Amino acid sequence: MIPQLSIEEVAKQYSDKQLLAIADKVKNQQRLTEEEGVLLFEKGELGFVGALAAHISRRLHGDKVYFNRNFHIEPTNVCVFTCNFCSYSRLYKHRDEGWEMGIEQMLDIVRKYDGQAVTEVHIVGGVHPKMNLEFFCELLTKIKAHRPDLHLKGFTAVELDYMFRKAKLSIEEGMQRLKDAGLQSLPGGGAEIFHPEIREQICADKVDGEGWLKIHETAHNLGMHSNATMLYGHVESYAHRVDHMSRLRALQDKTGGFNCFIPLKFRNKDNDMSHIPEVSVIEDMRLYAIARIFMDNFRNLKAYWPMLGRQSAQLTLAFGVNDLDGTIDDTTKIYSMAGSEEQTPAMSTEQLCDLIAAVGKTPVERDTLYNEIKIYENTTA
Ligand code: V47
Ligand code: SF4
Repeated sequence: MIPQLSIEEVAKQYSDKQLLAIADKVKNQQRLTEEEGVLLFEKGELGFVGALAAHISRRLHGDKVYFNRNFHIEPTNVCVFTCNFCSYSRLYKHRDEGWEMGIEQMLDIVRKYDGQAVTEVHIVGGVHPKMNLEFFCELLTKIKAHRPDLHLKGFTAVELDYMFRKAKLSIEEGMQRLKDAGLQSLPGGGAEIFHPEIREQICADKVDGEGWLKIHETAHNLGMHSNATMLYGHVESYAHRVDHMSRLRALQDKTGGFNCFIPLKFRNKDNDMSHIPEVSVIEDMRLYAIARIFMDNFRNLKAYWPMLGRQSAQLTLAFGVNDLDGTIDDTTKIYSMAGSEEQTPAMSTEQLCDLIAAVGKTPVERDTLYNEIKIYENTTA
C-alpha cells in the first residue's frame, strides 16, 4: 500500500512559508503561478510534492489507475531531421541501416490482432521524405476498413508539419484530410521543450514550439483529441520545464482537447547527447508530482512504462500518476534503442493489473478517450 498523508499532516513537517502557501493553494484547488512552479522544483522535497500530488490524484480519480490495450506501428525510422537526443532515426542516405514499411506490411501488423481485444493503434515514426499525406491517408483508410473498432491515434506534430508543408496544404486542410481518412487523435510526441533556447540545442531543425501548439489547437478545433509530452532531464532548466507546462496549460484552457500529459525521461544511449547523465529516480518522481500539481486542467498524467521501466512506472503511482499507457506488445523501438531497461516492451493485461494492484490501486482498462471499459476490482484480469 502507498502511505497516504493528508495535506495538513504533511504541512506540519515544514516551516517554509512559500511551500506552506503552495500547500494551501493545492488544498483550495487554486492554480499555481509559474514562479511557484519553479519554486517547487527548487525547494520541494520528494515527500512534500509527492503528498500534494497524491492528494490531487485521489481527488480526481480515487484509487483508479488506467491502462489500455494497444499496439504501435512505426512505419519507418528514416528521418529528415537530426534531433540530438534521438537514438532511433537514420538519415535518408543511410536508409539501408533502418526500416521502411509498405502499406501491406503495416496492414499485416493490424491483421495480427484480429480477434484480439485491442482498442488502439498508435502510429508514429521518423519523417520519411517519400511517405506523404496520400500514403498515410491510404494507410488509415485501409486500417479502418479492416478494423473499424480500432481507435487510430497517429502522427506527431513534427510528422504532420512536414506532411502538410509538402502537400502545400494549410494545417486545417491537411488535418481534415487525415480525419476524413479515419485519424481520431494525435499522440503527444515532438513537443520536447518548447523554449527556443533549448529547442535550438536539442532539435533545431524541426517544427518550433508555436508550430507544435498550433497543430494541436487545430486538431482540437476539428473535434479531435490529443496528448502532450515533455522531454525532460537533459539541458533544460527548471524554468524551461515550467514554461513548457505553462504553454500547454494555456492551450488546454482554450480548447480542453488534451487527454493527458506524458513526461518523457531523456535516455542517453547511442545518441548525440550520450555525454549527458540521466537524472535520478528521485528527480523523475519529483517531476511527475510537480506536473500533477502545476497542470491543474489535465485530468490524466501518464507514466509511459516502456521508457521509464516498469518499476519506476509503478513508483510514479504514488506521485500523482493515474495512467500507465498500454500493453504495447513489443511494437515500439524508440526507447529500447535509447537504453531503456525494457528491451522488448510488452505487458499482458494480467501483468499491468498486478503492477497496479500491488500498490493498493484499482486497475481500470480504458479506451483512448478515457472511457472506462472494465474495472478490475480484485485484480484477476
Ligand atoms: O518526441 C526520442 C521522445 C517521443 C528519446 O501520446 C526520447 O500516448 C527519451 O511521444 N530519450 C516520441 N525520449 C514518443 C511519444 C509518445 C510515447 C508514448 C505515448 C505517447 C502518447 C507518445 O519520444 C519524441 C521524444 O520526445 N524520445 N528519443 C530519448 N533518447
Ligand atoms: Fe526524427 Fe523524431 Fe528522431 Fe527527431 S525524434 S530525429 S523527428 S525520429
